[in-house]
Amino acid sequence: MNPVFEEQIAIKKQKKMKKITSILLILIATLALNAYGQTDSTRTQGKVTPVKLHIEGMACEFCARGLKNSLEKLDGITIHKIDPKKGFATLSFNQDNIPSDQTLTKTVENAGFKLTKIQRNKENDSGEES
Ligand SMILES: [Cu+2]
Repeated sequence: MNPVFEEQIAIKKQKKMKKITSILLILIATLALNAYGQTDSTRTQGKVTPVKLHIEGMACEFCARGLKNSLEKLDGITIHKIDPKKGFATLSFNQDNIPSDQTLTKTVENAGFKLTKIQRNKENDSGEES
């Protein structure tokens, strides 16, 4: 093969590698940013409202998991802890997605349990900004 031609092929290969490398770098950067945004969302996205649900009927971790699956369908929810033995779930909601008592009651009922009390804490937010 003609050496000039070979050199051109080599240059082309190099360019391709560079392109692949930069695409990979962009991908990694995007993933990293997403991960950061998720773990940090409660701090950066303004105010959240903590809600504690008192629930009757949970007996074990499987019950807790079933409840978790139902709760996860609510918009703007962060599930902090579900304790089947003590019978509570600590959650927080984005300020724009605070559910009504009725919605919470229904969600717990759909999971097969009984919601006995709802504690809403309006003052508590994660970022002090005013
Ligand atoms: Cu159970």
